[in-house]
Amino acid sequence: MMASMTPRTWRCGAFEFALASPLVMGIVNVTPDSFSDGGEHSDADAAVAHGGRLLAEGAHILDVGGESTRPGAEPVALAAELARIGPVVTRLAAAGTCVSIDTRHAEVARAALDAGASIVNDVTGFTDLAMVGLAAARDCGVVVMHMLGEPQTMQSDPRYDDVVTEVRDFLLARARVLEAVGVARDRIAIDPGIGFGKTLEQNLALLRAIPELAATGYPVLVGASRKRFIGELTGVTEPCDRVAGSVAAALIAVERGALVVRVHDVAATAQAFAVAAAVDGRKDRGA
Ligand code: HH2
Repeated sequence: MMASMTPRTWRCGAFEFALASPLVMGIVNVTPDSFSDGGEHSDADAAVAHGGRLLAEGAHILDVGGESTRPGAEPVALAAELARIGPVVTRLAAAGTCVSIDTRHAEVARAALDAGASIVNDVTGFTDLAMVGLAAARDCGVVVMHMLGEPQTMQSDPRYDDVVTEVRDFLLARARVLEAVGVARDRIAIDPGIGFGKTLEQNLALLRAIPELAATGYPVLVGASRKRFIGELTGVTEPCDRVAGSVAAALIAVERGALVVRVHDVAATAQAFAVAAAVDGRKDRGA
């Protein structure tokens, strides 16, 4: 498919985002153990307040997650994941926010959509038929992400013959399955899954290949924020100290054609995007 067929908007339930300038998806992890911010917003009040701050800083979408998918993470019981995300999604969506639910479980995605979420962000790339059926039945946006293996083991010696081709072909195949069951193409975004079963070199190859991913015609989402590869490149061990590297990665991603970035540090990212937009003579979307 040619880039000219790229939809001009990303349709996510009641929200329709023009794709002329990048979208910032702010991360709200309602978890005790996320690699980047575990425990900081693990009760509903703290998570909702954090979401409000990210919106004020310029986030267009909030991605709410109740299970860490960091390398080596233990799976969370469904009931616990539901209890974590339910009140947070309900309150953020009721305030008019475009909420994305970051889950690999169809039951959790369904509950979040019922609570007002507008996007399902599935790090397993809609490989579960129940997730595919849910996407077909609802009018939400979907994020199809690539992961090699499972979070518990994905970083133990990931191997590809050609990481870019394999990731792109997987994403295209999953997007086509979704379209075949009735998910309109303007609801689908694709994501190479930085850090999900990838070495440093493989992550860099995927960032370099964003133009090839964008040429599929689907909007590309990139989540590089605070990830381990930035630590590997810079020697910065604490994820919360990787803000500058994360902003650089987000800017590089959008300069190469990504349309959505998933980030922890919204204010810093929005500031960088505002400068880039001004230099390019574009009007920034703003908060
Ligand atoms: N990365 C993480 C979680 N969800 N979703 C998409 N679409 N793309 C990503 O790159 C992505 C994602 C991991 O980051 P984080 O939420 O900060 O950590 P944890 O999984 O430990 O909660």
